[in-house]
Amino acid sequence: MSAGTLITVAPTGAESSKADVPALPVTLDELVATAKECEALGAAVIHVHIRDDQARPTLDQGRLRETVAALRAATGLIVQLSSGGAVTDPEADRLAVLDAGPDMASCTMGTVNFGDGVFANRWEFIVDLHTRMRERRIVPEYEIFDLGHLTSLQRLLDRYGLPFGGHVHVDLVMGVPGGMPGTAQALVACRQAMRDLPEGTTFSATGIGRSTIPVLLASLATGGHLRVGMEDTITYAKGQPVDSNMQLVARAVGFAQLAQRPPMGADAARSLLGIPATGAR
Ligand code: KMH
Ligand code: ZN
Repeated sequence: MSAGTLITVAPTGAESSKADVPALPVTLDELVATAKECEALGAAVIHVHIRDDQARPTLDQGRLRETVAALRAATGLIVQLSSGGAVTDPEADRLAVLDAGPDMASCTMGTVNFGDGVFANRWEFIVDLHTRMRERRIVPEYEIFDLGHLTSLQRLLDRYGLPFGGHVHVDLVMGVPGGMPGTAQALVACRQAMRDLPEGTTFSATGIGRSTIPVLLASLATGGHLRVGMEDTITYAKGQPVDSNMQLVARAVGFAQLAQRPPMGADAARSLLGIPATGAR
């Protein structure tokens, strides 16, 4: 079991609107301020979706590059861009996210119903993401929305080899309407299935909505790491909207400390995930 806890903050996502969730960071200034505060609390990775001037999700290349540069200038966080975007984003734009040169990018391991939409991830598209990331020295985080996605990951690695850096890290995204449930039982089933992945594979987990706490506790109890943030959770407790991403990171840090697995800093996280040290890219 890992001695420390890798905490990823996913502050914005592509699903909630600023009108519905005024605390959502949508401008670059808001994102950078959030990133700095979450890093100070104990986050080591930031999973980034960006918005346009109207606060709508965008994969605009100029904005992505500006965002990566701004986060690197203001923080030591590992910058992970979402290649998932919004369910409406075309594959070409999602692949082009890699051109912005992040440390990491997400790589979702299969198609899943996503509320009323469909989050499409064809096999050939997944192979393209995986191989292009390796060519560009970007470390993937394999996003798992359902148990079978772990089997697809095993197939991907068997056929196309290990990612850049040689380390495999997965993120269990649990409780999406259409995906696996956000329960301890489902997390344990994933944990069992991960035994077929390369030795040393690590995982984090996040539970959408009200599954956030059961998933967080189950992940800590089984040696996993944590992802929290307003991409996944906009209600802190029944009837209480989340004030800020910092509130969610602070809660995760508290649980990690109680579990005697305190948050790891970005340098330890880089070494865990096989990401080159800052300045070595
Ligand atoms: N917004 C979801 C459709 C990712 O970032 O890679 C996809 C998502 C996964 O959030
Ligand atoms: Zn995302």
